[in-house]
Amino acid sequence: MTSINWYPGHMKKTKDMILENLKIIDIVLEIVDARVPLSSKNPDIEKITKNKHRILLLNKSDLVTKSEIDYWREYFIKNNLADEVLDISAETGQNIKKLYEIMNKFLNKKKEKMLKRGILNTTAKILIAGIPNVGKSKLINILVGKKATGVGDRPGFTKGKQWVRIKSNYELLDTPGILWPKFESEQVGINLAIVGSIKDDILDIEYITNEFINYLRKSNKLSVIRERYKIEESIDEFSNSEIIDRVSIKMGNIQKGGILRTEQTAYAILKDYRDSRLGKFGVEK
Ligand SMILES: Nc1nc2c(ncn2[C@@H]2O[C@H](COP(=O)(O)OP(=O)(O)OP(=O)(O)O)[C@@H](O)[C@H]2O)c(=O)[nH]1
Ligand SMILES: [Mg+2]
Repeated sequence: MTSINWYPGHMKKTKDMILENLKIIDIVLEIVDARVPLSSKNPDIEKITKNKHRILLLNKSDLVTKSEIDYWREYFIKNNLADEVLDISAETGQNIKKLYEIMNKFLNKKKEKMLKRGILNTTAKILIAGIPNVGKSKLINILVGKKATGVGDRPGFTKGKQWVRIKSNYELLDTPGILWPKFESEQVGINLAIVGSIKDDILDIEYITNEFINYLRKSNKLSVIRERYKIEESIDEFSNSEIIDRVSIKMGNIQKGGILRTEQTAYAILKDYRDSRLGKFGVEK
């Protein structure tokens, strides 16, 4: 699995673009997916964000619980992986006001410093960075206030480049920095696949769903399957494939001759999780 080239093409180009603009960037908004904040965090971001104000955004926070947010906020601050951590939703616009408050604190400090040097008009330059599909384009659209960049549900959607003025004192590089995920660990690939950040057509869906069910079992959450598919009996003692069989029957995923369409079911389970029909929770804690 780790040998698959998940995100080909434009990544080196954006990395060069980041390095080119890095000197003038003040604030880096690093976006991760709140459901998989570790797997969706780029391992090299530290190098990029050195001497920058690092704001880590737990995006898609509409898909997890508040206690998970609290856990991850503490984790990232404690490990000095960010100057600030904020949960947002680029889907609902949650906490965007708060994001500006955080940025204003930084900007005011910069303004003071520049004033001492006799410079009156100070702006802060912002880079949004993150691995594919974490919500970079959606956030840019919110900050710019119109459809500025393509938003796509396909990973690896964004191309293009320019600086955009957002509010009077901020400039945003409208090409986000697309970064690589941590390729070393297979679990990272599995987690990103579960949340839908790797193109499904290169995945073995039944394998990924199997791993998802393993996670549910390990974290005592198998009940979400029972509730969603209205399975009356306990499934704790079922094997994963027995669970998928049971759900297949409940969903009517049965071919002529009584053969179960388990691949279709596996996909439906993942889709239900991704669309939060199994409840709000991440898969990394
Ligand atoms: N539920 C939820 N979905 C979100 C949120 N932010 C983004 N999405 C969805 O996630 C998918 C990816 O969003 P994009 O903004 O295109 O992500 P990106 O980081 O620009 O992706 P690339 O361009 O592929 O690098 C889209 O289907 C969005 O609708 C969020 O806060 N909550
Ligand atoms: Mg994009």
